[in-house]
Order: sequence, then C-alpha cells, then structure tokens
Amino acid sequence: MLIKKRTGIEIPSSEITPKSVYLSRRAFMGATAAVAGAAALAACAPKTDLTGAGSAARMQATEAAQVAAAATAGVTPMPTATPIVIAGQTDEQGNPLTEYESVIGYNNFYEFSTNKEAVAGRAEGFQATPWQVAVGGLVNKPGTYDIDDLRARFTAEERIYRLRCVEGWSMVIPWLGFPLSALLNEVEPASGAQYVRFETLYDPERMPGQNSPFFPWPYVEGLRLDEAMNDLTLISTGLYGEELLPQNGAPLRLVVPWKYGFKSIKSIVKIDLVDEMPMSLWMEAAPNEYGFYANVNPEVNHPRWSQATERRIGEGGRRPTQLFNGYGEQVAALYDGMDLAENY
Ligand SMILES: Nc1nc2c(c(=O)[nH]1)N[C@H]1C(S)=C(S)[C@@H](COP(=O)(O)O)O[C@H]1N2
Ligand SMILES: [Mo]
Repeated sequence: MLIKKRTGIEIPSSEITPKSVYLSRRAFMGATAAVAGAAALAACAPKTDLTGAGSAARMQATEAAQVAAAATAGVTPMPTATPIVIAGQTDEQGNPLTEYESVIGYNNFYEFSTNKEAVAGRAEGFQATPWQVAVGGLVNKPGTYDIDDLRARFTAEERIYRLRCVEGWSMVIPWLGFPLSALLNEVEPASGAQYVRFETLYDPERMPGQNSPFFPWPYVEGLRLDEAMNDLTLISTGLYGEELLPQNGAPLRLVVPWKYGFKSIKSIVKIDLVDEMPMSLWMEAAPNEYGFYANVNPEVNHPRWSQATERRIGEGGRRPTQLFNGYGEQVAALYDGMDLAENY
C-alpha cells in the first residue's frame, strides 16, 4: 500500500497527478488523443481516495492509459506492485521531476560499470530477490529481515527529493520508501550506538565491477545516528511508482537528500549500529577528496572542481547549488557549531 504523508516537503494536493501522466511525459506527449483523453480522465479522479469503491475503475483507466502510452512509445511497461500511484509533478520548490528514462538510464553504480550510461544494461537481469538485510551491532533486538517482510511491515510513502551527485549533476526523483528511523526503532539502538554503517552486497560474480582492484569493496557508507534518525533519511524500495530496478539499487537503498549522492548506498545487505565513525569506500579510496559528512555545500569545493553550480539532468545550462541541497530547514541544526569546510 502507498500513502502520502505530510512531511513538509510534499506538494499541495491541487498539484498531484496520476503516474500515467508523469511516468513518461515524453511518451505521453507523443501518445494518441484517445490515450491523452483517458489519462486526463484519470487525472480528474479524486486524489485521496485509493481504497473506496470507485478506485478499481480509476486504477484500470490509469493503467490502460499508461500501457497504451508506453506501447505507443515502444516502451515495455514494468510490473507494478501498486497499480495506481499519486505523485506531484514537481518537488516542493517547484522543480519538475527528472524524466523517468534518465532516472533509470543515467546511473552511478560502480559494481556494474563506471560508465553512467552502461550501468543499466550491465545490471539487467540482476536478481534482487530473494534478499535479506542483517541489522545488528549495538542494538537490543538484532534481526535479519527479508525484503518482502520489510515491504509488508513498513508502509511505502512517496518522497520527491533532489539528488545532487558530487560530480556536479542533479535530478528530481519521486522515491518510494520508508524512514530509516522506523527500522532503527524496531531494532532499538543500544546505549553507545553513535553511527550507522551500511554495506552493499559483495558478490563479484553478480556485480562484476567488484573485480576492479581500484576500489576497496564492498561499498560501505555511514551516517551519524542523529542523521540516520532524521525524517528525511529514507530506505527506498522503489521510484516512479515501481519497485527499484537493479541500476537504482534494488531491492533497497539509502536516500539522504541533503548529502552528495554517493552517501545514498545501493543494494544494502548489512546495517550495523556502531560506536565509531565508519570508514566509507570513498573515504578509503580518496581521503583527500571525500570525507564522512559529504553535505551538499556550494561553498566547499571538491579539490578538483567547483561545487557552486550543478547541471540538472534534462535542463540546459547550470543552476546554483543550494546549501544542504535545499533541505537546510530540516537538517541545518544537526551541524550547529560545526565547521562545514573542516568536516567535509
Ligand atoms: N553500492 C553503490 N551505491 C552507490 C553508488 C555505487 O557506485 N555503488 N554510487 C553512488 C552515487 S555516486 C550516486 S550519485 C547515486 C546514484 O543513484 P542513482 O543511480 O539511483 O541515481 O548512488 C550512489 N550509491
Ligand atoms: Mo554521485
């Protein structure tokens, strides 16, 4: 089931739109008038009632429009766990969503390729189920969770977040997922737990990039416990109303929208509460370039390039980068009294 939760960053209900409209705006534009009509009809349906008597009919109308639009564009619609999804077309700042094709076709996932356009192809066929995540370390109730169990236990919400890669490009992505805090509360952090350490699957046969000697595999990332408990911090299991595809970190990945994208570790198998700052893959690979915090900051440059501006995928030109990627209201207090240049 999918709900929209009031987070302060969601969009007004007057602007929410069924997925058939946003799934592939380009495909939608090119679709026939009949398809456009069907989708427009669905767009007029009440936005909040997903369970009422009329919802099945609306789902079918929406699905039909989506399938027809996709067929017209020569795109195969993906299996849908939740047949109808309500989403905004913009983030809370009014930025339009990045095209679905770019979100699933332009990826950083070094376990598959260092070429962003090659990742999706290399990751195709990666089996993300069955999948288990071990949550342990300094907790009172360690546990191993099956991905199906996580999906059933923690209701997915939609969160439209900006993703700012440290390389200087960005996207606006409608994620599905649940706050990491919900999972951490379940295992009960013990006294002494101060950080959370995340690890990606290590399986060089299935993730051939891990045969590269240039990186200290597996991919590891970390957060301070208070950062991990912040409501913005998401465990994502999907995007654009669909389950995550392998290139986006199936079946579950972290999303930390105020930090550079590399903190948002993909295909997680292990989460540990620890008492010391974890050493991430990037800290280990290039300590002078990548620190633990990695908060988006236009005034703290990468040693090899400026971070003042970014290229929004799908847009021409560059736009100014925002401190904390525009989420300062929610997270700036986490860093009160800290020197952000020192703690990069
Ligand atoms: N395991 C793993 N997680 C990863 C990466 C990676 O190479 N391996 N790349 C990171 C980087 S640099 C970015 S920008 C985001 C990209 O996420 P996306 O491809 O879903 O947009 O994933 C992050 N998570
Ligand atoms: Mo990135």
